[in-house]
Amino acid sequence: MTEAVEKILANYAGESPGVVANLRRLLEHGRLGGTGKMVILPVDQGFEHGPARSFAPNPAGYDPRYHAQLALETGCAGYAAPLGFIEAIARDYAGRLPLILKVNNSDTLGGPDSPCSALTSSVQDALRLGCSAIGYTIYPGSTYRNRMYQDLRDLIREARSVGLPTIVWAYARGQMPKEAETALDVIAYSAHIACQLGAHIVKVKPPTDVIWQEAAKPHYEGIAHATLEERIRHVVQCCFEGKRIVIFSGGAAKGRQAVLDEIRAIAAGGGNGSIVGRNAFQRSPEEGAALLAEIMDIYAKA
Ligand code: FBP
Repeated sequence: MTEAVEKILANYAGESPGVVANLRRLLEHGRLGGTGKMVILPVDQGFEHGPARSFAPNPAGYDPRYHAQLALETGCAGYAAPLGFIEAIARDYAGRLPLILKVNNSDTLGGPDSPCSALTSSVQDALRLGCSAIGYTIYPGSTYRNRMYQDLRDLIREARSVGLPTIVWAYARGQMPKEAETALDVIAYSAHIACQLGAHIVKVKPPTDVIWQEAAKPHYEGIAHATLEERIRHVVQCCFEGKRIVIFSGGAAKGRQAVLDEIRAIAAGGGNGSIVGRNAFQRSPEEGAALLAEIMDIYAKA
């Protein structure tokens, strides 16, 4: 029990003991346990982007055990994946590593305009597999966003009733150009929607300095957003003034220095951590583990 974790959990005071217990499990597991920061390994890219695009750079990643073992050995707070990958490892890893069942997924074989993930598993699956949380993606900006919000409302209600917290991947996409998806106002708006929908933990991409919505532009004149650290601070503010845990994704594989610079800005801006997939599992086992260790070092000192 640490002050940092108690301070965060105080923001979830209205939750059931089961939800709080699982949030605590995530906040206290692994290398960053007790610091109030977390690094999660997400491996749904095989479904979302395709297996070769995801695992050819490091073919060990075709094996579901590879990721669970990487998350365990490096001291990640948790491991998030779709049903198949979790089922393949749950018997051996549940109880040793917090598992997060990603209950919806979409592929990239269809058109990009109206993305809508399918429900691919359930709260009951998460319980059966010993998971500590469920994960769900919303696409603000998609024609089907309202359906996703309503499905999420039902899922959060069901998960909460059995003591499971919900992590929401808030990804704007659909009726907008690519550069708008990571615009600061759009990321902050998406994160806020996720919080309003009842997300216990929100996951977004690091925002750029683009402001996309015309109506929002005048308001951003008074909001510092020149540096990534300032933009992170604004996203944290939009997550109920820091009262909801917000973590940032790693994105496509890039150089070590670029990853670490981004992590430093997230830590300095008050982000709660990272959810790093491709930058971890697309490197060789040694390099992936070393980079995760460096990332955790930065958060440990924040
Ligand atoms: P990465 O660190 O690989 O970006 O993983 C985080 C994540 O949220 C995954 O869970 C998801 O599959 C991926 O990003 C989606 O990325 P994109 O927006 O590029 O499709």
